[in-house]
Amino acid sequence: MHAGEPWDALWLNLHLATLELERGYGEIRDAALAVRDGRIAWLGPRQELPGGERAQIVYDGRGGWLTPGLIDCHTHLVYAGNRAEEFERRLAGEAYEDIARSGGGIMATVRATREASEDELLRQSAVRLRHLAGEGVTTVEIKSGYGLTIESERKMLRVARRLGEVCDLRVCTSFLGAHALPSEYAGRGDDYIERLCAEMLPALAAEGLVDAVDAYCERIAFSPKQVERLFARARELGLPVRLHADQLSDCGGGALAARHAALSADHLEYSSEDSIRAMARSGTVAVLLPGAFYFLREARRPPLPALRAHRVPIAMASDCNPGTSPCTSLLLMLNMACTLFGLTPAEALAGVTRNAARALGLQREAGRLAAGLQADLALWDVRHPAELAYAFGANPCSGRWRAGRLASSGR
Ligand code: DI6
Ligand code: FE
Repeated sequence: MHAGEPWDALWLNLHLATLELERGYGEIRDAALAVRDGRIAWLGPRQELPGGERAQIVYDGRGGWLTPGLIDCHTHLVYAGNRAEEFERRLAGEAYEDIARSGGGIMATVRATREASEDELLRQSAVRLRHLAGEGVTTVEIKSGYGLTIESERKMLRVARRLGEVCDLRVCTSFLGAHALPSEYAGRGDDYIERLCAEMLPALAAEGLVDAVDAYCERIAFSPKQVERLFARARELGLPVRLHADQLSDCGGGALAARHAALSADHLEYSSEDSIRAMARSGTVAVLLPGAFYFLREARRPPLPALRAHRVPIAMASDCNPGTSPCTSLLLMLNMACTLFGLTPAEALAGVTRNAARALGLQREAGRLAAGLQADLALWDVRHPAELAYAFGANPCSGRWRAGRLASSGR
């Protein structure tokens, strides 16, 4: 370590995929990237590096590619237990919605999550997050919604915050109290929403546990009217919103999200073109979740041609949850977004970097390689970034940095 060096850290002998432009990877070959005070201070062709190749730490990229750290912008990864038994029932012919209506589904995980202690919940969830982080993820969004009482929702959100420290990454939380109607409120959905608005949301927000508000708008969950009420309250509290929209049926969820200037509308298999148009106008990001589509053996694909035609930014995420996407690989989602939905590998990579940052309101902090942004980085042992979407079951991540520091829970 030499004080007075021009940079805190310097990456050499690599190529950059900056994801700076709306299209393509933003390739800079034989590049250098320099960091000072946790932020990207300079990047460009190695020959143009100002001040010589001196820094407190110099990393040798070994001819690989450096990208922004990956961002998983939609997960439910804090939960207890699992639903392997429900998977068997579905394979034997039972429908996801029927299992949910008969008290299984989300409510089965709610029972297990309420019972687990905070430390036990942390332990089970950290296993999943370490796996994501090992694939170059430096930011993860984590939702509550398997507690549905103030105490158990608080427990989930506290675990989410603690996970950020345990796994050395940035955690954005979403309050998803409107995930399912707890049995204590059977037949009284409006009363439950009122309770969320009057007590749970303001209290948890005041404790600094809530970065955004999410809801599950679906025939088996909450109606558009109930979601409108919750979103109006979120706005009063100055919290951004996002929505589980049009996954199993067209509830007009995309348009509803757009009316509230939502950061993102997620799933969208059944969204109409009107909804997509509205999302384009409001700048709402479309978050596609190929893991849930695959695991539920959905036949209806999200409307990619309309999303492209109206230039809606497209992100994708793991949706890591025990019922519809028990998945801890964001790289697998890149592959599935291409094979199942028809994205290009470049669109897929933008979907877990640049556009995923936007879905979390972080576009000025993360998701691209540009001077001034936080130095959240992933290094890959590949010949070209398209390989990140091409291979599945592989993990070519050879390093992960959070705000310029080597992250500890990487491989
Ligand atoms: N996200 C959700 O919240 C639901 N589906 C989805 O993709 C249900 C998750 C669950 O069954 O636990
Ligand atoms: Fe989800």
